[in-house]
Amino acid sequence: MIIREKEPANLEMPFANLDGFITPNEQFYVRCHFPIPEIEARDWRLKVEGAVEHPFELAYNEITRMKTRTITATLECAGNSRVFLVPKVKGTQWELGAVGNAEWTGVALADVLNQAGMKDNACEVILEGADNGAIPEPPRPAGKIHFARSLPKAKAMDDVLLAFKMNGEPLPAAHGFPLRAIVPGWYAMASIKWLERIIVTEKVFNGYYQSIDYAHWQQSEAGPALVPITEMQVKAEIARPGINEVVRAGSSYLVAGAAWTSRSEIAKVELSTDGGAMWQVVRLIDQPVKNAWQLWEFDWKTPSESGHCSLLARASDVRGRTQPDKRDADHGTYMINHSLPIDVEVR
Ligand SMILES: Nc1nc2c(c(=O)[nH]1)N[C@H]1C(S)=C(S)[C@@H](COP(=O)(O)O)O[C@H]1N2
Ligand SMILES: [Mo]
Repeated sequence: MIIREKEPANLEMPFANLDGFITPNEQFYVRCHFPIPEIEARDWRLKVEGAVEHPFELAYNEITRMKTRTITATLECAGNSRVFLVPKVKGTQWELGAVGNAEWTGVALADVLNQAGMKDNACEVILEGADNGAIPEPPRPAGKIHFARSLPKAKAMDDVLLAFKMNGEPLPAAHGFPLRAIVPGWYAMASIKWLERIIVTEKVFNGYYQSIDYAHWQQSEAGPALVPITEMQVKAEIARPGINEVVRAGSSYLVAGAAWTSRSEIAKVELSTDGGAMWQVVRLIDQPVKNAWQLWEFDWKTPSESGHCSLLARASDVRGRTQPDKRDADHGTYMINHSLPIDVEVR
């Protein structure tokens, strides 16, 4: 793993190591805002409170005894690929590997909410982690805050999972032990780790991690407005060749990568090996799996002469969205899904 920050732990998977549909737990990127809380399953409780008929608590062994389901879902950090932004911006300089795909087992958030009975005027569900700390730079609230985010009621009742297993193993500490949310199709800041409190609210939540941080500008007739980051944008990434790799002239090179989107499937991925002048359609590997990335590959006949090549991938989904070739400046330092140039040397 590439260490982007030691404390709190921020680890990136070297994306050139992409090997198969499922990302092994030890290779799954880690994104933490605060130190990883040390939690004993025995002492831990999940609290469900706010605009509900029956506030209650669940112990770990009560949750694992509920009806479980297993889903595959890709998590991408909203700041993934930030190192590609020109000019440079503040924030962790993720390359391509703040993304991974795993199998998650847990209980439906809807089952827990139904058990509590949401009041009629409930509008959002806030998920709060056990981790907390002070924000280093203004604008910031006074004192310590918890990592927390809200979901609209409809999303919370739809397909959100409270997961206690990752790829068949108990959730590792770095990935949210004992329980984390998995919010399919959304950037991963919504998938709250070390989940401790679920608060049903009657009005829209405007917490730090969806207003000051993890928000973006949205244009409208009334002018641009700041809105929380939600759904992942369609995106393909090239795993191999890697950035600045030397590839052999006049050879056959297997270009490989992954592509993902939200509320849709990947329709096609195109590849350019000449900086975007010509595009060819690549092979998609296996059938699409809902909310999971799709692997792809392409046999590249490398140029016979030495020189430099800039490779670009471009994904389109079934809903008709295509990866843009230019950065959307309204996305700030997040949602980086324009085609990213992978420059290589042919020798
Ligand atoms: N409680 C808590 N949940 C969190 C975070 C966090 O710092 N604290 N980071 C979020 C962000 S920004 C990302 S990208 C994902 C990363 O999940 P992972 O570390 O399992 O890859 O967790 C999200 N959930
Ligand atoms: Mo993130």
